Amino acid sequence: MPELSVFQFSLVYNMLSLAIASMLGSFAFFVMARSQVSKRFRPALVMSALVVGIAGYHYWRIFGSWDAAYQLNDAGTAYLATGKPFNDAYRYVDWLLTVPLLVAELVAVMTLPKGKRGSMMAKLIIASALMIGLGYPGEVTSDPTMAVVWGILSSIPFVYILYVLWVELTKAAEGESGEVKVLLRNTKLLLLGTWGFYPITYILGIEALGLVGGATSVVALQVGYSLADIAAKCGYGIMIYAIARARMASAGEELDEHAAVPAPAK
Ligand SMILES: *C/C=C(C)/C=C/C=C(C)/C=C/C1=C(C)CCCC1(C)C
Repeated sequence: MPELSVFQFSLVYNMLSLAIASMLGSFAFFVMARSQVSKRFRPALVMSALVVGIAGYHYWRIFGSWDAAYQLNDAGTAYLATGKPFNDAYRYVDWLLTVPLLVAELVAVMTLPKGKRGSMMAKLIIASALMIGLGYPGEVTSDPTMAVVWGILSSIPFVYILYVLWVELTKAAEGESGEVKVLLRNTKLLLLGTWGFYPITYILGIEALGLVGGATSVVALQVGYSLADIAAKCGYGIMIYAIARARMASAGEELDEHAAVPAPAK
């Protein structure tokens, strides 16, 4: 771990803290928002809550690991490595659990025919596991050539997932009008914008490529992934909620609770 300036250390420290707060806040929101959607959309909200819950826990652990890996020097001018390794595996374990859930969430609000939904989810979940499984050895290797090779291999399932979701979201939007159509289009853009951030951050993190310096590389990696995670998990979950609400409005659907309330006695 390279020596960091006080600013660099604190930037990562505060970003990780922001990520924890975002995940916890979103968790509370998704749990409460469950009662604001009809039954068919509840699984999507439960998945959103699971994603930010799992990520919140992992960010807590990453935060602790970051704090333990560095110590302020006696002069108070820089942060030096304590020798305790910073554990980056938390991030990849987190993605291994949350990316399939994020994909499933989106498929759940696309309202596909049942048979198609299952097979598409299965393919996308396998591709997600491959993308993350192939990315991890590249993230931890100190050999820049291997980092590039693993990065390229991981990008194959990455492109496949984005392609399938893009095509399916475009199809799903065709039969829609008004707000649902706009939301589906915005979800496509959010997906591309946030997921596209990960490989860029990965490249910045390969120190030997020399795109940014050693310390900057470490900082860019943590800040980049944290920002991308906040957008791809919290922001995306809110989009899913908005799509569910707009679909209910366009179908004239009531909340089930309302239907269950007995008519007032005359
Ligand atoms: C909540 C976490 C999410 C949405 C994580 C998404 C992660 C990716 C899209 C990662 C992609 C990668 C590549 C395409 C190549 C380099 C290695 C990865 C794993 C960073």
